[in-house]
Amino acid sequence: MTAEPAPASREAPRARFRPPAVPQVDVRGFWGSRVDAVADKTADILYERCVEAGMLDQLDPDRPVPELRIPFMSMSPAAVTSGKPTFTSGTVTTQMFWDSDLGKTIETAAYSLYRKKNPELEAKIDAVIDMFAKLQQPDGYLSSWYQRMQPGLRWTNLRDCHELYCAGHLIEGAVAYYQATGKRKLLDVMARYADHIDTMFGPEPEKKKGYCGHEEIELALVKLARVTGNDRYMKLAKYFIDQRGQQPHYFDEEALARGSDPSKFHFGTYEYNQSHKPVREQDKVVGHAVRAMYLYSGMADVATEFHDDTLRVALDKLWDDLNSKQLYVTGGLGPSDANEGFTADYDLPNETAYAETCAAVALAFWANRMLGMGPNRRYADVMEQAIYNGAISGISLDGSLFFYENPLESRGHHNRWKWHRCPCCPPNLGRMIASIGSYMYGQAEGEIAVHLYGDSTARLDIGGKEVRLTQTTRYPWDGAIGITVDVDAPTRFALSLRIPGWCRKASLKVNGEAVDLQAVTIDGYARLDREWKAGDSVALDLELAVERIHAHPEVRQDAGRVTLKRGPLVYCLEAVDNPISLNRVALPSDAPVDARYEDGLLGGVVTLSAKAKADATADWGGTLYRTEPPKSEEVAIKAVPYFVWDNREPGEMLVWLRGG
Ligand code: FUB
Ligand code: ZN
Repeated sequence: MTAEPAPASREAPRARFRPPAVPQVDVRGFWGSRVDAVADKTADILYERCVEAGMLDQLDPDRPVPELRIPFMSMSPAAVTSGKPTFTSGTVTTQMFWDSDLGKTIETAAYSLYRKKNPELEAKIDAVIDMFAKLQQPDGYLSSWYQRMQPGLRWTNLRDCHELYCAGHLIEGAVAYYQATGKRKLLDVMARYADHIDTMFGPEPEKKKGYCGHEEIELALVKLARVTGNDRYMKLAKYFIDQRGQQPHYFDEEALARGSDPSKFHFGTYEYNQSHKPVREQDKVVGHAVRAMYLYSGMADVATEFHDDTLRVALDKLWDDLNSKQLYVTGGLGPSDANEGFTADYDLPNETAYAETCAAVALAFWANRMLGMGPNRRYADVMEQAIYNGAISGISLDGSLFFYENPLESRGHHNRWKWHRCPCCPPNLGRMIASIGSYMYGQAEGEIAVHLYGDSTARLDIGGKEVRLTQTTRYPWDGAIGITVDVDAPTRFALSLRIPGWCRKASLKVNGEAVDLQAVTIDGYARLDREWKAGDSVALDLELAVERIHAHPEVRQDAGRVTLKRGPLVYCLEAVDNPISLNRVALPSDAPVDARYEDGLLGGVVTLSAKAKADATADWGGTLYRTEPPKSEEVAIKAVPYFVWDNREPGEMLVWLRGG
């Protein structure tokens, strides 16, 4: 895992790469099972749990306005005694952003409907959409919270209250549902809302100079602009990006207008929501992790769409900072629960890692959008790292139980839950998994990039001509990838194939003829620029060696420790396979590690086995301390991919093993 060089060592084409829409890619194999679990189970579960939480009671204008279900997090003393919420600045209940949970649930359902018909779920989602349509005000405004729970307060607290964030998630849901079903009711509703937002915010003197405390609207507006072709939304996305952190600071002015003291901001610093300075001056990843990743995703989209190199430069500095000092080996991020985010360089505690599922999902979003500016494995490798480890660890194999935090060590009491008071993660991961096909490829004028490998068929668009690519592979368990090209007539395009940075030995053949990888590789992608004919075949072989990974010496929690990785997958020990206290185990640096595919285990996984050493306890009697070091005994260990942990009996789990 060596650091990748800064991008474009050789001049790469300045094409804009867009991800394919979800229905353009049918996934099978590894991702097929994951998407099926979401389509068969998660999508329905998300809807049902939103209903149980009371979200439709808050949304449906035909029902009476409900009591508050989830108390404000920092209520005034009067509110505590009366049990009634009193609005004070900085007070938040997660109920304020229920519209976002519904938006992500709609999005997950939409992608699931591509996979499998589910008329019952579709009817339920249609009914939710009808509620949103009915609730929408004549001016286009739409928020179940501000229209029903706190009327009269709209646009008074962008810093804390997620108003534009909710709009963003509903926009994403609307785009996906339109693409999945062809039904445009929610899309039209959200376009009207976006039009309204555009009348409220912007550089014109009469408009507010605000932006959301929780980024999300930016990337959503880009999606809306792409699907509607309406440039107004693209410009609004750029405005929100450009305006963030400018002086006078909007959140100060807004707080004063509410009668609040801006210096009493609960999180103390605007680093929390990345508005501490204008985005082009930011070079350090700070604050709330999901917010940061969503901001950078929006910045990357805007950089791509506007060919804005000033944003690109800032993004690369932020990328370097995250990857060189603040990212867990699992692609998890944001170690602290206090700010759900970043702390200090190299502070990566394992057992207490917050590493919210949403943050790893959002890192995949960011990485994917960096690829809009051209294929470069420095981004795609990290996208893969986050997706295969710290993101999908957040859902059980059957798609029914979830993690909010993704620690790298557990004593056995961190277990998957059914639902959460703040249920942001399950639908975020649901939508990511169900749309995985769109992360696998990028398409541009005369260009196709394959970012991720997996058994699948893609129907891509090259200047109006369809190119069908079929990947045949058992990846990530096996590194042999066959790709067949199918075109109606010979078509010239460049096919760029990622050669992952973790791969020490790769070989490539086109129609059986070896390709000199060094000669064709740009920024970690083998670029095959030729006229392709139906039946052309590409064979890519990526060696999946087992690697020992060491952390930078400044990561004190990992000092003297090692973890195992094979291809994109990080491994861990679980008590169920290793009946010994896991911190007694040390893996000698020369111990051979065997990889074996176990069909019947956890849906079929490659496990890693080795002979390790363990500190013996038998001769310690009742002594707690002694001058003689512990004796060493041999112990057989078996590691499983991190993402499958806690799918069997609960018990200890450990990613970073003591080295030997
Ligand atoms: O604030 C909305 C979402 O809830 C955030 O993205 C998560 O971190 C959680 O706080
Ligand atoms: Zn979350």
